[in-house]
Amino acid sequence: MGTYMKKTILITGASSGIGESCARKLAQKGHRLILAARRTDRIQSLSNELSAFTDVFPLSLDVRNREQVMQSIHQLPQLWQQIDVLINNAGLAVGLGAVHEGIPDDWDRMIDTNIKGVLHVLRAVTPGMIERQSGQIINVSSIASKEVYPSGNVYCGTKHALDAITQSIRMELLPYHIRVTSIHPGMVETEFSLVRYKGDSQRADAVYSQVMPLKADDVADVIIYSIELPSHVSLHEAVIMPSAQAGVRMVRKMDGSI
Ligand code: NDP
Ligand code: 8X3
Repeated sequence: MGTYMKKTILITGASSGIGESCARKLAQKGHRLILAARRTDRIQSLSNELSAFTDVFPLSLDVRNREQVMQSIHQLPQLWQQIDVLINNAGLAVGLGAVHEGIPDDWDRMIDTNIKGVLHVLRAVTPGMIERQSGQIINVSSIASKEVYPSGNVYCGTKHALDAITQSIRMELLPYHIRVTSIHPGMVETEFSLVRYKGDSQRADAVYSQVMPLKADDVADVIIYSIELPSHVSLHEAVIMPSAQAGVRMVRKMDGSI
């Protein structure tokens, strides 16, 4: 690939997993990074580390908090206001259970983060892109936006909703030369399961034992591929699965069993 412009890239959920991997890889390429998440200590230490390669702005942010999102993005220092690429990656699953036994607070966390959180950040960032008539939005969705599974009801619902929002904004932003990309990973070994099982590391580890899941780096590579495409090319969506996974609940184990 030839030379390309260094971009200013806002990554939500940069404190672990896919977001952190994107941050590390994009920093190596010299892009300017705004790293956002709730765990300020992690964001700060990652920013310190990556400052050896590029300019980094740490942003303590809870995407569920609409006012905080609006304020902190609108009040970015002048040099950081021109966001070229937004990676809407912050997201989570909380709990796993049938709706008739479900915990409404868990539903709220997923809906508020995975749907409303993405909308808040989009609302804050896209007007600047529209003004400049350029930009790229990358929404990290999931294979759970395309398939469902028992007990995955609300998480799958949030990712289906995100898919609808992504398709819709692609049309809304077409006149303004803004590319909209949707990334749908299958199983990725990150802190995702630890969060889903509310800190129960035994249950979380069991998800990834006896299988070969994706690494966060695998997903980050595809995200970066979409950013580096020439401006007349848009990767609308990518489904990226482990080779050992054919569907959301169809995984080949290391012993060959499915
Ligand atoms: P991780 O748990 O490792 O990372 C999730 C990130 O989201 C963390 O940085 C976390 O930071 C951030 N986050 C969560 N809630 C908020 C919030 N309210 N405000 C700001 N940041 C928040 O998981 P992954 O890297 O796997 O997840 C990234 C995305 O990938 C998610 O959208 C997830 O749904 C999606 N995905 C994951 C798959 C997997 O198997 N791992 C498969 C398909 C999709 P902090 O806690 O510091 O705020
Ligand atoms: C995460 C993948 O299968 O746990 O989006 O829903 S799954």
